[in-house]
Amino acid sequence: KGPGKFFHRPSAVYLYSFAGRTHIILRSEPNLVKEASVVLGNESFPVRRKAGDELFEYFEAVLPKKGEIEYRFEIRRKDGEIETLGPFRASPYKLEAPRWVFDRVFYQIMPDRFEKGLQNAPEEGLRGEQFHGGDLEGVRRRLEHLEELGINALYLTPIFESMTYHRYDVTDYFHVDRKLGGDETFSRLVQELKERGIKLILDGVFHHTSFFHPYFQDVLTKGEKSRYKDFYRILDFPAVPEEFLEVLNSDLPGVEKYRKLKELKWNYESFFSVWAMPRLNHDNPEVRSFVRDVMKYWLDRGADGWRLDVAHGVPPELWREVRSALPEDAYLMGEVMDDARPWVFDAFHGTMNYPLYDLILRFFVEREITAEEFLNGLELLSARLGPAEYAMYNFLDNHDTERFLDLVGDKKKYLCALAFLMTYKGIPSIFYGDEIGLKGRLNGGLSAGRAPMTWNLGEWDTEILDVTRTLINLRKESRALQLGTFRPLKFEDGLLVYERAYEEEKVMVAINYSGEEAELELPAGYRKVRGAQRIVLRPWSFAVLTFKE
Ligand code: ARE
Repeated sequence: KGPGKFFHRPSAVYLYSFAGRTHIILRSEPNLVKEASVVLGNESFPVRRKAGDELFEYFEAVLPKKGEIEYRFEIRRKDGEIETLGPFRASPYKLEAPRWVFDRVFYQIMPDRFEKGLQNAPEEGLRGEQFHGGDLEGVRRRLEHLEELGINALYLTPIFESMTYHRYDVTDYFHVDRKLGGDETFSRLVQELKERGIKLILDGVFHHTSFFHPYFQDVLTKGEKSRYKDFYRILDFPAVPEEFLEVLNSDLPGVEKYRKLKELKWNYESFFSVWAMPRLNHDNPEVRSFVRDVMKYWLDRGADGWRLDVAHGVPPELWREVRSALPEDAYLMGEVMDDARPWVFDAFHGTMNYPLYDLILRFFVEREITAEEFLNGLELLSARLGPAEYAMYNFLDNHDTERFLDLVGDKKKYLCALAFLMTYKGIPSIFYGDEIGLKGRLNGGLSAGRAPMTWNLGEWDTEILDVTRTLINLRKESRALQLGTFRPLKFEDGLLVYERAYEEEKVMVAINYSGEEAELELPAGYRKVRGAQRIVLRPWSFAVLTFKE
């Protein structure tokens, strides 16, 4: 007995408005609440149990209102006691994200691996890795493919001057790599993207530069006298021993040279233990203005936003400072691999949704959690992110992961997961080649999924292509899928059934992720439209039903 342990505070993830409605979250100790409601004057709104972990349970009410409200909770405990919490009077928190992001489906391209427009010959890059010779002219020539697929946003991995095919070690932030076609090709691409209504985000590598960036080279030659010595985190001078430079400048073949260098010691912070990527010193105000200037420069030249590499390795204050200096309609998306909370409210609009990816892997690939656990995981994430989950960058795979199709090993299963991605909250994305069933290799480390795109149509899986296109178009046409609430209807065994709703539009998604047929009673609204009481889902299949109220 005694007062229950409840928590609510009228801010951020506990009270927010999104798409014209207000979400109110109540947190409690586990197993305490039988039922609860939110009371505003003489109106009462039911509260739904959302999720729970070892420490807490979360409850949520959704009100068809926005603007300042005064409300209290009425809670009936499991032991019969009634408690009230409040009253609170406050204006709901509002997410500040560019409006254009919500109706987007992204397509991610690693330019070296997509299409050769300039006929660069394949060559060996730094450290013996292969350039395949793709470029931005190639991307430009294939825009029709993207348009036919229906995507309306593009994320390009780094495109600036660099000595590696992946270009995550930048040597000049103000020029597009000549091998990719240089600045002119970039401008042409931007113009054609704009004509087609496709937004563009670039990959900003500001955690580190290349070892060969002129600033770092200056530190190497001038040591403590270098004007750039505080641009990096040099632990001791000289930054590299003599021997290191000798090996580096020797005629040894690439692979051997880099194996030798790896064994030598160097005196600066870097990305993991990669000597070729010295870490910038983000405490230096000059570095912060440099980051801001580069970001602004390319936004001025037609980019619509940035994906920020190793964002979790850069202090959030830097991103906050930068964000306040950039136009509000630039989408900022950080590569943050774990908990996004310290980042999503004022540093970025969204992050790469790795926590969601983990859940997806555990349910769709590993089969290690049940549908109920999957749902609980989704709702816990939702309780943590609040409105920010709608601006997260969601994916089944990307340039750092294995391809999802390789992981599930079956196209029907892949398409079920894709159906989930395209109908869930957050911005969905496709990694180049996924739409045609491009395969990579398992356990291939970071490059597992980076096989070059094939333009030999005979190698395309047209069923995957058709379904992908259908799902993308469904997503783009539905405000409910982009902005709507999420209501679970049935999460049991392999069955995931939920409704997304926005104003009068309702979308029911049913995914049968099992080898057995599944029969499903339809909720009233959907029966009328279908003229049926129930539907039967084949093994490993899904259905998306809609109606207007
Ligand atoms: C290359 C080779 C690797 C080799 C490595 C070291 O491909 O096989 O092991 O060199 O010699 C870029 C390139 C990579 C390249 C790397 C280093 O794309 O091909 O690797 O540079 O030169 C961590 C970081 C996360 C990072 C991933 C890769 O936290 O920020 O590792 N992701 C970004 C980009 C990458 C990019 C870089 C960073 C560097 O998306 O493409 O790599 O600019 C767990 C840990 C995570 C860890 C993750 C690794 O989840 O918790 O912290 O992420 O594993 O997958």
